[in-house]
Amino acid sequence: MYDLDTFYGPNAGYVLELYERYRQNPSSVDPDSRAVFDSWSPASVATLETPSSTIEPTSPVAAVSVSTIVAATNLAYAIRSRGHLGAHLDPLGSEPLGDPALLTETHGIRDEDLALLPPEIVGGHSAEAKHNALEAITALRAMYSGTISYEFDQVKSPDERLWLRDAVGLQLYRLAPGRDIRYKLLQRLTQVEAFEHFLHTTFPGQKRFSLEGTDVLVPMIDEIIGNAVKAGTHEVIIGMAHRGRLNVLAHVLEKPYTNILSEFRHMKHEEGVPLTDTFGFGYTGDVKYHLGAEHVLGEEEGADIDLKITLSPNPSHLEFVNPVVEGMTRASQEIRTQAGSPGQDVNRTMPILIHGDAAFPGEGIVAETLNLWNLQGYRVGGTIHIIVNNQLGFTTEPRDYRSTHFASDLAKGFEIPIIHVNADDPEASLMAVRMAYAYRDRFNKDILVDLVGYRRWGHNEGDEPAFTQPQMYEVIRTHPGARELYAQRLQEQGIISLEDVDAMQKRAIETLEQSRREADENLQPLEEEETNGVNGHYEEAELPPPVSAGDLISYNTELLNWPEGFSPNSKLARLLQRRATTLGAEGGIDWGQAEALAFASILADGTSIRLTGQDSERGTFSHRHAVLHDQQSGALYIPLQHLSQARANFSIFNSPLNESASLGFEYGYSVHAPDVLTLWEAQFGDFANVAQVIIDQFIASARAKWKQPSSLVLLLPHGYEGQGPEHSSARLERYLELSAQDNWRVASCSTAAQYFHLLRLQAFYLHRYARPLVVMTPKSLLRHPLAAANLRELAEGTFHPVLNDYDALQHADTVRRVALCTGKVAIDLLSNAGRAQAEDVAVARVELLYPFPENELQQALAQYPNAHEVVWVQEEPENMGAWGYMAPRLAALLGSKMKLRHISRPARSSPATGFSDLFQLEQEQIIEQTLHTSAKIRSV
Ligand SMILES: Cc1ncc(C[n+]2csc(CCOP(=O)(O)OP(=O)(O)O)c2C)c(N)n1
Repeated sequence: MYDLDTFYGPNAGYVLELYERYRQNPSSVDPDSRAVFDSWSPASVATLETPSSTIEPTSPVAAVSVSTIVAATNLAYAIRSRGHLGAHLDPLGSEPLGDPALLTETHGIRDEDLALLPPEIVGGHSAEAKHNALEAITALRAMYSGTISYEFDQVKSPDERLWLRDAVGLQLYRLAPGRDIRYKLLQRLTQVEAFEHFLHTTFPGQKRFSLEGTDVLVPMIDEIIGNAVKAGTHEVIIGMAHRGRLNVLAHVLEKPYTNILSEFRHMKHEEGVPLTDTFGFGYTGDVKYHLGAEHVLGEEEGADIDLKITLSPNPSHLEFVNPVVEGMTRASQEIRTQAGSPGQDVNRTMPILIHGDAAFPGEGIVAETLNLWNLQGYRVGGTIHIIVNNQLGFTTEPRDYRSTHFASDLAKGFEIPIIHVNADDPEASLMAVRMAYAYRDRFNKDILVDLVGYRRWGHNEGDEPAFTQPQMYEVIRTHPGARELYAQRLQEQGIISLEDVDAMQKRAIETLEQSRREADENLQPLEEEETNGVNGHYEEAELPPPVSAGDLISYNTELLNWPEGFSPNSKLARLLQRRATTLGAEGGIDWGQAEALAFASILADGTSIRLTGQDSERGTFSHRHAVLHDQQSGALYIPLQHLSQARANFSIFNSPLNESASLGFEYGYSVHAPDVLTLWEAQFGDFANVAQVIIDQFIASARAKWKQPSSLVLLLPHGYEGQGPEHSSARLERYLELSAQDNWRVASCSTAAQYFHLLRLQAFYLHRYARPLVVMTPKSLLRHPLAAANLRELAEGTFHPVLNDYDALQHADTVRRVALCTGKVAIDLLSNAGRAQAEDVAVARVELLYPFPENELQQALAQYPNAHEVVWVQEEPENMGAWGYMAPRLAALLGSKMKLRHISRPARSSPATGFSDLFQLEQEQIIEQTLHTSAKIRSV
């Protein structure tokens, strides 16, 4: 609730109130207010202190009833809190929604009554130099219901609300008077418009997703970046969709016009995409309005500025870049120079997210990303959001695409302040982002600007918008552009002459013409330069050096050595202390312990680690316990942050209950922090399909589309254990179907030692062979004796793409059938009681599925001279799992030498049965059919 007495009370002017605070303690008001008061003359305060001197002599306060004063105060309050409902935000002139509380008569008074009251009744900046409350209310309406308006009621913190009211009340972020700033603004609008006009006439009908109608977006971004430069910000990271992207690339990222024009002229790749390329560079490109760019400000000029602007590439899938940008920002802000946990400087990097008005309320990923703003593992100190609100989504109107009045309403649920502004008022638009910047700077929170404009053309330039919005486009057809309107305004104010305006336009077009000539003369094939870490082949890569047994023993001891007085749950302490007994010859190192030792060794090698996922601190299956909780104080202890040999830092966070934004965030983090081993864990592998867009559009294909390398690791619990249709399958088939051009690696480990070495390999490859890694991780195998490791396997071994059957190799001559499989079913086969009798069957495990380990498989099969058939065995139904991927590859590998068959559950639409007895029966059949060569099996 507002403190009306102090803030809008009739006996004290708002400014005086603030000034009083300032007089008693200058640091009690924000720096901008302080700057204003520093330069205030006592005389201006004196007039407020003696209200009678500002009131017309004919309107003494004494003659006015208290109820009139209360009504005037209520009216002022209504305008301040609901003025946005009456604001003139639409450049096309539609009527605002309105609200009865905004009308004077609703409060039982008339303008004449207001004219009898002093302006201090209204208070704030609007009362300044006014003769009565009527003038102040008129000024207040212009302030809150003009071409800019505000929604702050959703902000819970009184400090923030006060700051926001001060910012508006004192008009702290209004453009300073003067010609230069306005001249520059017009010049920018001229460049923005000329660019669109030039493309429109030069490449008619070609898609460019014109910005016209919300042209002021470019100077708004300029303004934010200008502030960031002054504040010494290191990086600004922008995420945006198609609308206006080319304009932003040209003017904010300073991508040369010639390059953009070349891309329009030469649509095809000059050298052609190598269709036979399977292990080559793997770059197939993307359309020009999805491409990202980087620009270092002042680089060419040698200026003393060190600010990098990054525009993240993004797919068509609207808004999915949002969490990616947040993850990039977090990576950019972190200070990872020492062991322990990383530091973070939120002033180092600022994210800007630009949204569409239909996409913002429509795509759930928006809400998912907004929810991250205050979570410790995801916080970035605030994002500036701008909705480029052209009042249409393709052909669809707001009444069909959102249920709320404003496009921005979703943000209110996240306590984000909202500034609405009419895009035809460029000065108000700049004021909006100045205020947004200052708020983020002060409170390190998100803020949103709803930039209300229109769309001059169809959704793209090949569309006819009059088919679906005939009346709207009748208005737009004759509506002058933002440049023209602003030029008129500046001419009326005597700031610029018509000749200057024309000259400005001419110059902008000439520059474009010149660039076109250069583009035509300089027909360069599209570049295919190498990006560090993008290339490299699995086969070429070396292996990481082994970790000595001594080091592993010392990591293990330290990880179990908690600080004096720290007492985790006693049952858990006992469980964990079991890890002290597993480094002897008898082994018993389970999955969780192997992972902890792998992490410790990676940190000791100097590579930082970040692991997130739902309940990942403990581990869904209670197997990790990377974060310990003191039973008395609740204090946390993260042993991997206290390892004396660590040369890098470790962070682990429970993620929100979410997949898309959480995974997108980690993807962005991994791209921007290529030196960190970044892991995302699904609660069960099934749930990763909630984030399918992030997997398809980013993780699997970003390298091919944008040359964007990532070494993100996906840990996906997978395995058939009778838990029903969900909690069984991580949909391995989906990852294998997306595997091509050496885009990533897909593994399914069956032992803790393999997992240990795979993690170390991924960390080692960060700079040598940057590829995402998808791992099917176990559930029941987490503690299975056959999956456990011993110290020697960790210290001396390495990751094996194929694990041969060491028992069967002892009698290789008797083997007639080689059963190939991956993951848990291998352990089911190897631990089956009938296995000892099945002397004619070898069980070999394919632990790396992609890239297909052709050589290793060939070598493994060659060990069995009398084998005449290979059977692919899987728990999944025939149409799922690895069979569809394996079948053609194994067939090619075997040729006519051996028969190829498969054993699986029959093809199904649901991955697993919900009946445990049926599950059991099926599982037994799979084992039986595999181990008994006489059993009837289904064949290909
Ligand atoms: C996830 C997703 N669904 C559908 C589309 C197809 N699509 C492209 S643009 C567009 C309309 C977007 O409207 P808005 O968010 O208002 O942005 P505008 O194009 O008006 O700037 C649609 C539906 C898409 N690109 N992404």
